Amino acid sequence: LKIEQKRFSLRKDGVTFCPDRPPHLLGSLTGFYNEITKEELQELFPEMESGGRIRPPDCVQKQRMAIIMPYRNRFPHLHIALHNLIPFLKRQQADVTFFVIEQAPGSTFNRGALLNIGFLEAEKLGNFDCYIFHDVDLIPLNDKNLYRCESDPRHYAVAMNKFNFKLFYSGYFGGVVGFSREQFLKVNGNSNLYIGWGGEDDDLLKRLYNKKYTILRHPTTLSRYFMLKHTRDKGNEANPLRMAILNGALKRQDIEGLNTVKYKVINITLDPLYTWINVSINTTE
Ligand code: UDH
Ligand code: NGS
Repeated sequence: LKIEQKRFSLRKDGVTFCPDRPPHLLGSLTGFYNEITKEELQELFPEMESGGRIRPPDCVQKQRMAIIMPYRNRFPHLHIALHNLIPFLKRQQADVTFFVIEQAPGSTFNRGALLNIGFLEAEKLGNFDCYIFHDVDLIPLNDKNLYRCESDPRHYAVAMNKFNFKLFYSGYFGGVVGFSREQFLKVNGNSNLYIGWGGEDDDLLKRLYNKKYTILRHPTTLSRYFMLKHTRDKGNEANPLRMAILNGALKRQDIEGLNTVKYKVINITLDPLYTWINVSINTTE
């Protein structure tokens, strides 16, 4: 509703809103894959504002967007992804802030909890309409895959190179997904119970269907991604309990998730490229 209202209002100061279809999209992209330093990125994109915000110079974007990246020990990937995402989002005329949510060492990786934490911390720092939850190793290959929030949550990363550019399975909801603020609150975010690899994205899909949403997906010609190669991460071993947890997903939806995530913020840094939030999650609690 908030998004709809904004779409039709005009600013009194004469500033124009950006058009619904950005005029300078390129379509298919080859991507940038070489390692790049933080300093090189800052030189390439001096217009980035403190905390990693970028917005169009000549129009006002109706939706303010946060990109939430779950993170631990993938420094080169993060910067390669940003090298792709910043120009991609500039062409899409996005008003976007990047958030890197880093899980401190010592506990098993918990992607679902990190995404919840990213949402809650971003809510404290800005008035965001739209949340994109984005793995650090995914490079979008078509800028017509527009990062915006709509009537239902969207699955962006439909066609990845590692799955031969096809949807892996009909219920796959991983990699890059987008929710309006209201949608994410309504589904109570992610479950925090998936400690280690697997299942949290399937649980999120169950949650959204249970709240009568559907998922939006662009055709595989647009929703293409390249996944950067990496070996299995230490501290993110496959969770042997994931199927059992998934079986009980729906009965827990309203009592476990965004409203119960436990964490401590260790540090928040407003860098020119991103808001970096270092958190500890006690997965034995
Ligand atoms: N992530 C990190 N550090 C880690 C683990 C995960 O930053 O140590 C983040 C990162 O954003 C990554 C995302 O969490 O893109 C998802 O990580 P993942 O390991 O669940 O998924 P990914 O697709 O790799 O990157 C899967 C490789 C092994 C699974 C093989 C089972 N068939
Ligand atoms: C499924 C996992 C998902 C995962 C997907 C793709 O089997 O969490 O594979 O994984 N579901 C369960 O384990 C229940 S990938 O090959 O990208 O690592 O996202």
